[in-house]
Amino acid sequence: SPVLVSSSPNKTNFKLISKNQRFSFRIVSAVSYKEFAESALEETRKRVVLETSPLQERYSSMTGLDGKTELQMLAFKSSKIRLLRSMAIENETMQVFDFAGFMEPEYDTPIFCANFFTSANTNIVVLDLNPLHQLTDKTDYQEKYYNNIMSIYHKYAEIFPWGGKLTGESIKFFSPLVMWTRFSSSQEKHTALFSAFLEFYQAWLEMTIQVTEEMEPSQVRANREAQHKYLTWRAQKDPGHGLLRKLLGETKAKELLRDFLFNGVNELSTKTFIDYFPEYQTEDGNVNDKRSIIGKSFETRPWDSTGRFIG
Ligand code: BLA
Repeated sequence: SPVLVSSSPNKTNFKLISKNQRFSFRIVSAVSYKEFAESALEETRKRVVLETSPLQERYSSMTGLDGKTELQMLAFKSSKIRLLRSMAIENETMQVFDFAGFMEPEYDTPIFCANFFTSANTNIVVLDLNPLHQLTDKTDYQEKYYNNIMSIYHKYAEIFPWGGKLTGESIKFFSPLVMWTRFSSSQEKHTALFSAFLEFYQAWLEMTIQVTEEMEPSQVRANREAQHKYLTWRAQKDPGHGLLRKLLGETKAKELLRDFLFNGVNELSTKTFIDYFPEYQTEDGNVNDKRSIIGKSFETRPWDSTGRFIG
């Protein structure tokens, strides 16, 4: 007699297997990134006491201007984690996931960064523990956080190869662990993406548990400023802006970016985008609208297999 089998985490692909025949059919509904968020939060709660962030009151769910797109926001904090937040966007044709973790400035742990964009034809994926401080091979920061977990990158290197040229400026926000990739949807890829996400997340969670509080005020200041620079960049230049603007309108999109997604950009420092990225200043003193000054670069992965930057 036939058996119906499905594979997690997205039970969308079913195979009907009988003795001599194999039928396979697909129920058209793609990934749901909400399950990714729930699994990460479940893992977190096993190890860490999470509190609901005050942001959760103002951001829980929204509907796009099209009336069809749902945005779901989740936000937590812990004694060490300043903000652990998730945004999942879904409609019939597109799914977006943006999950990030930012530490209190007393800790120099990297920033957890998962950004997945899925449409009918394609997936655009960035999964990384973004470094808080400058990485060059043999710096203490690289040694402290990355050298001992490069096996995670190797595990997924084949199924998720380098995604090709990207905005040149982005590279300095990425670590040698980064999974930057594009692919067309399949059950296999989405299942692998789910395990990669959880594996990167577990590595980050472990770092947040092991890290000790920085006592040196100058170091705490350096951590705060580095996080602020990162937030300032993403609040201004993240590739998701266009879509958020289309879904929510200019004002709501900007508020979501500055108050929720990259919260801290208004609080951690008074420095401006131009203070950090003066090359974007136009003649009249404004911020250049261009996404990039450098342009698209890095056709191939700029780190060797040991994590050494090779440009
Ligand atoms: C594309 N998203 C991209 C690209 C990157 C990222 C590298 C390829 C285009 C490029 O080179 O800029 C992601 N870039 C990042 C991340 C960092 C970075 C995570 O510098 C961190 C430092 N993506 C999202 C969200 C949306 C989204 C929330 O994370 C939508 C709301 C959409 N990303 C999106 C779309 C594209 C994209 C539509 C394709 C359009 C484009 O290439 O500009």
